[in-house]
Amino acid sequence: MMAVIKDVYAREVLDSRGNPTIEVEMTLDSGICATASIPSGASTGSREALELRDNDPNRYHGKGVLLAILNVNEIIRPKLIGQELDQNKIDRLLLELDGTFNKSKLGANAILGVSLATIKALAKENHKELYEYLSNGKVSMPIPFINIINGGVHASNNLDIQEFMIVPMQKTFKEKIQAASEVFMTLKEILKNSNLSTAVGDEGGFAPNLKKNSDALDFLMEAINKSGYVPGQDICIALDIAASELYNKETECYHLDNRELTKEELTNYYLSLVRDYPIISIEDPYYEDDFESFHNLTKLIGKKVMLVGDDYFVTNATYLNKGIEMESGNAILLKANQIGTISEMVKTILIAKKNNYKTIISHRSGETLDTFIADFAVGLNLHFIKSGSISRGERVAKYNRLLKIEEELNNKKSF
Ligand code: 2PG
Ligand code: MG
Repeated sequence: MMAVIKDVYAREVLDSRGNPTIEVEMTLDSGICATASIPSGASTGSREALELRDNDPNRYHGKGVLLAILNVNEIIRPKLIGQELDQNKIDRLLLELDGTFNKSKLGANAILGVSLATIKALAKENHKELYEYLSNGKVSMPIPFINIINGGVHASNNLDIQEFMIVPMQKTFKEKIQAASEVFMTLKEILKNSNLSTAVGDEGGFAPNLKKNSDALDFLMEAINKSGYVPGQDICIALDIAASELYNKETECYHLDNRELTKEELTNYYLSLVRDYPIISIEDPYYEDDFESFHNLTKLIGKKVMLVGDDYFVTNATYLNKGIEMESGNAILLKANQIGTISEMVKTILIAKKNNYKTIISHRSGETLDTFIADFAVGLNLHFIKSGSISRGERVAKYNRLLKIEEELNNKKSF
């Protein structure tokens, strides 16, 4: 017999930046209770589903989420009480209740809160860990992209590129995390000795002021070497340019290293970076509407470098299909709150896999302690996970969850 929803309740809590966000609790008639809390981005793509904010200047600088909460408690709740616990059915009901193409009526934050609480309740009802419940029998550990130097809109330093990530290539997840932590601590020493700031940005990476963006890469190389690892072999590098944030629509140029670069100059910049550093992945290399430059770069270096669409695809099957058709990029970033329901995200993942696009599940720059992305990475056999640095509790929570899952899988020997 299917479980039945007894109650749904939303409250306002804080995210890692101190802004309000939504937390949803779902209770079943069996007594089971599942909680989901929703992250929030800063460098958001314009095609993302709408995150509903109150825009009331008298509360939280307009960032309150009381309207989204009201939508859960007053509009969604009465329709859900007494419903059977079925993910597709509930997601469909949420989409019908909203009725807009970008979830602007109820808010993607309200909708995802309920959708995510549903999948968690389902796992609990079936006496399974979330990753087990999501899995079709096969599970795998993802490779982490660990963002140890922050720039762009995630920090107040002068780096234009948003994320400088290390990608540990050790065999087990446990060894990968150890290597990343060692490099992170070595980097801290190096920055300190160079009289540079070791304060961290929104995603827990250091945020020093540097002369140019490639200096950050030199610091990564030095930290990897000094920690006793071989760059390109033990530890690789990944970047998120978040180029939509650097683009000037009037001049059609990108602001980088105090210069204005045309897309051709930017392309040449990438070619020199991948020649000089062990870079295996570049995310959002041009602004979100420029599928053509994205295509050209894919033709040039797509055989050896992952080219990831975040603002381009916004976890949405429609835009991923456009990318596939235009051969733009070869990998997709997955963020549940860009699309709003779990069913839609899973659909996008299936399309990506079918078309050999690499999959990277991602946190947002404003996070909570919810670790669902870790379980999704394992249960849905996603290739990579991006959860920020090796510092700040909300970032490390996901890595710690993965350490626990790896241990469980080893004990079960099913892995
Ligand atoms: C990104 C994300 C996460 P934000 O651009 O990939 O790192 O940032 O959540 O601010 O969109
Ligand atoms: Mg991004």
